[in-house]
Amino acid sequence: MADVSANVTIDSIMGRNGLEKWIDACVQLTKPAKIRWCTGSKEESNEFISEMLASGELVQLNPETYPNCYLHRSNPNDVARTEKVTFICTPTRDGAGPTNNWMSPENAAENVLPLFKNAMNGRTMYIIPYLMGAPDSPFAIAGVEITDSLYVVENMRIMTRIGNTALEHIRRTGKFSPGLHSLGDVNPDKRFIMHFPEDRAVWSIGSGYGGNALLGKKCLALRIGSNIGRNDGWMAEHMLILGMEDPQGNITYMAAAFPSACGKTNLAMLIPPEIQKNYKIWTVGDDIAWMRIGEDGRLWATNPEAGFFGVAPGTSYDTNPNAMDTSHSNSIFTNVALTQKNEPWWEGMTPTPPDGLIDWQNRPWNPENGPAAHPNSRFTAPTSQCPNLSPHYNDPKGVPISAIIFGGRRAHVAPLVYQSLSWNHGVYVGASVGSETTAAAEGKVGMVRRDPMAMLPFCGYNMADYFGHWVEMGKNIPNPPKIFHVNWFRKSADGKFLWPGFGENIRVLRWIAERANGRGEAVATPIGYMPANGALDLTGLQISDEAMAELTSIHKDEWLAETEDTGVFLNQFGDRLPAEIRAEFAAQKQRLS
Ligand code: GTP
Ligand code: SPV
Ligand code: MN
Repeated sequence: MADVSANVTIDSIMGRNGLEKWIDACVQLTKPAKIRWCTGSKEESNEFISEMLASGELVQLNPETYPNCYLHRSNPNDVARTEKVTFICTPTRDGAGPTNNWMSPENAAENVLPLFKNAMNGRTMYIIPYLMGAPDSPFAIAGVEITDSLYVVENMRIMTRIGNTALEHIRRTGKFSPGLHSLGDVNPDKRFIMHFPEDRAVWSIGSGYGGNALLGKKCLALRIGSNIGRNDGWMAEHMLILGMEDPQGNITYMAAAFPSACGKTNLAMLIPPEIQKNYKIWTVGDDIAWMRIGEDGRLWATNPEAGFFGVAPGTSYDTNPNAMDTSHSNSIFTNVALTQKNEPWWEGMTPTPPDGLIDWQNRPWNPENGPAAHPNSRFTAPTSQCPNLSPHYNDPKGVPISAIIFGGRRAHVAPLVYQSLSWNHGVYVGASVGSETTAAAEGKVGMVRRDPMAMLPFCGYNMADYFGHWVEMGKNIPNPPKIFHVNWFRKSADGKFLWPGFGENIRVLRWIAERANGRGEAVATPIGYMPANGALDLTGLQISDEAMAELTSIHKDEWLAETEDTGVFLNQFGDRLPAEIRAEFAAQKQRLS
């Protein structure tokens, strides 16, 4: 492959010649005015925040009610992940598979690297060593993100473990994921998020937003991470991790994969209603799980992140008090509205909007302009501030998972909860997840699409092989978790949610834990086991018999259509689809007819 520009070779820009050479290459390519290594110190953070307050990149929130909290308004063209311009750059198209955008590494170098040329002219280059995972964990993975965005630096500081700990890890292991990020001119036409699994490298240009720009999260921990996991026999998943403690003090750990903006943060931080107060949820993670087979033959999960990048709209002291408390200090709010008291506000935080709101685009709020906060507005808050954080959050070996839960946002079809018939059937259930699209990614909202294991946007290799990896893991885990599917979002004919959700979801988690522990009454249906009559504890819940009947009903015509649609999705993988998944699909169809 040709040189990218004088002194910049593909080898060095991919990080193949080590950290120093990689940084040199990035400097030669982007030509920053200054270079700044991030150490992770408090003083450094204060300095960067002052600089952003001066430039207007951040707005200080009320220091009395929201100490050390800031508002950031992103470019209105840059408010969500952009799946259209996210690429997996494997040597062959088959390596990325039919559900990913693909570009060869050669073409990526030719098309995308030139956009980085002189991109940091007149700007400071920040070098952020960071660690995904607990510092003393043998499973921690290090990265270095180079960026010209201070907003990215301050978000990475919350979301990952940055600075010298990470640098020591890199010096010790000699391994790191090189991530080159530049805002460029924040032009959607020159926006690319490129992944090179063979080199663990990521190039991101033209966006400063969330999963596009905070390279430890979706890029390293999921897209690159899923590749490392496949090769090394573990799993990188878009999953929350929680522990449910019962009145006897036993804790059952569960991991749940729901697509973006479909309830992971809320379930991970659940507080049960008064009548179920003798159950308690411990939060381990809200977005990403790395799972390995432990010496005891169980599947153990860790959360590689150090912060929450949570959806703001819908979050309130009624729905998710833990998230409200977690983000009340030392947090960054992106694209929320601002009140007269200099506090953040978003739709759903209070029943009525306060007077005199400033909307997310810094205009006096006019409902004709849409919601006051962007539907994908977010808070970035330290995990350590979560009131119900599990004492095992930092445990290098993680927590033992008894139940894996898939789910989606479905107004129809999917019942409140069901359990798969076996591991392989569970993999099929995960592979067939459908969910309505949300504001977390650019594009139309509310369209049902297949989102297997909630990983459609995050699987860094051919999804057929990913299903195969799940099947393989099932064979290798002596004592595998049981697999379930939930749907909190089923609606009545008049368009209202049938299930109260949030804290009341504890009732479903209790049944799941009972089933996972070999108890709990169930009935077999064509799609799996469902709670037997009376098996869900609904004591004290205001819900009509009709609503419960609809929530637990399986309409055969809908399920046949659903299975047909799943078949169309699975067929695109051709011969590469594992025989086990094909067999489960056939068996499901058979049971339905
Ligand atoms: P990402 O961070 O994008 O991966 O999303 P997430 O899966 O963590 O989603 P989150 O928990 O932030 O929820 C997204 C939206 O769904 C928010 O507006 C929540 O208020 C809403 N939501 C979460 N749980 C429930 C529920 O049980 N019922 C209903 N009706 N809405 C819910
Ligand atoms: C998601 O979209 O699933 C998120 C937000 O968790 S982002 O970090 O932007 O990917
Ligand atoms: Mn997510």
